[in-house]
Amino acid sequence: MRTLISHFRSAAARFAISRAVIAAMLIGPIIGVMLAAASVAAQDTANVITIDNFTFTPPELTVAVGTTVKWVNHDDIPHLVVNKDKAFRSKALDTDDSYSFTFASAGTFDYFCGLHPHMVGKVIVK
Ligand SMILES: [Cu+2]
Repeated sequence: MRTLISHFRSAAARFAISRAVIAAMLIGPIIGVMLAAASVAAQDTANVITIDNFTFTPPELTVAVGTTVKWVNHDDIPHLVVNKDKAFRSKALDTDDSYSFTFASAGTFDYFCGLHPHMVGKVIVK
C-alpha cells in the first residue's frame, strides 16, 4: 500500500513538472508574439496620418522612399485623400476607414481632402 502511495506521489510530481514545462513552452511563443506585435504597432504609428476634426495630423510627414503611409479617418463624416499631382487618390473614407499609399519615389506630395479642399497636408519623401 505504501509503495502504491509513493508511486502515486511520484506520478503527481512528474505531472506537476510536465505542467511547468508545458507552461514554459506556451509562454515563450506568447511573449515572442507580444514583442512582435508591439514592434509592428510602433512601426504603424510612425507612418500614420490621422484625420480628426477636419485636420490631417501630422500636417507634414517626412518618410524614406519605399515607405507606406496610412491615413485613418477618425471623424464621423467621410473624407478623401487626394494628391494635387494625381499620384494617389483614396475612395471616400468613412469613420475608421483607412487608405494606404506606398511612396516609390522621392518628392513633395501635397494633398487635400476631395470633399473639403481647405483640409491640406504634405508628405515629403526623401
Ligand atoms: Cu474631408
